[in-house]
Amino acid sequence: MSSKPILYYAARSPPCRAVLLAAAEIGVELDLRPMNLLAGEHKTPEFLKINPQHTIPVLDDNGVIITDSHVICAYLADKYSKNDNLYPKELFARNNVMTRLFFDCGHLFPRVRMAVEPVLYFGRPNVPQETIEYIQKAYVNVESCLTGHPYVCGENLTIADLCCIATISTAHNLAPIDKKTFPNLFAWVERMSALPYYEKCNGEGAKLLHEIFLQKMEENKKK
Ligand SMILES: N[C@@H](CCC(=O)N[C@@H](CS)C(=O)NCC(=O)O)C(=O)O
Repeated sequence: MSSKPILYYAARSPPCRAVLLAAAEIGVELDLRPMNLLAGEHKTPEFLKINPQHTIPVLDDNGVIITDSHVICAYLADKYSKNDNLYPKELFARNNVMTRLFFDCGHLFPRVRMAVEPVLYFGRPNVPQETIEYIQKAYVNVESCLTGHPYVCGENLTIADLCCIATISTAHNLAPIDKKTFPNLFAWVERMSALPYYEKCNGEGAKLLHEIFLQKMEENKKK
């Protein structure tokens, strides 16, 4: 018998939050399985059998295992969404969404990760200025995608917006988005934050991550 897709996740993790946002937008219920990375739950033999790369999120949809947030969002949209807007079937529009997903995966998220993880896991007491500047450089690209459009791929909300906002909401806590320099990006963050499920799926987790990050930074400074 088919049951709800299982999601291994942590509320504070940006890629996990992207999946929570996509599931809420699509209206698919997930069987949520929280993971504690600080306690090493992603390195247990049981979890490594599911994802040898020991990252979260991981989706298990009745035996279909997917281990990347962008692919999970695309899969959920393809399988469960009632319309095509979120992840268009038309080739040109789909390529556009994929381009932004790869941008999040290859540029945005790694830059945020390089700021956060050394503090959380390796005892760093600060974020180097160049890391902050790399995040700000990424804002320039998102700003240009949003020029003349409400969403990163044009007129419709897509899974690319959901993946990018999950990352950018955390980036914004580290490298605040200047409203004058990035007016379109600033307005888009406000637009995304007004989604009815935003706070529960992303806002709360982003706040939690920032609190843990600040607390760790203080601890690291005392060492
Ligand atoms: N590209 C992956 C990145 C996932 C990722 O790096 N997740 C982090 C948490 S935010 C993680 O699981 N880190 C643990 C590890 O790498 O061992 C995705 O989008 O799903």
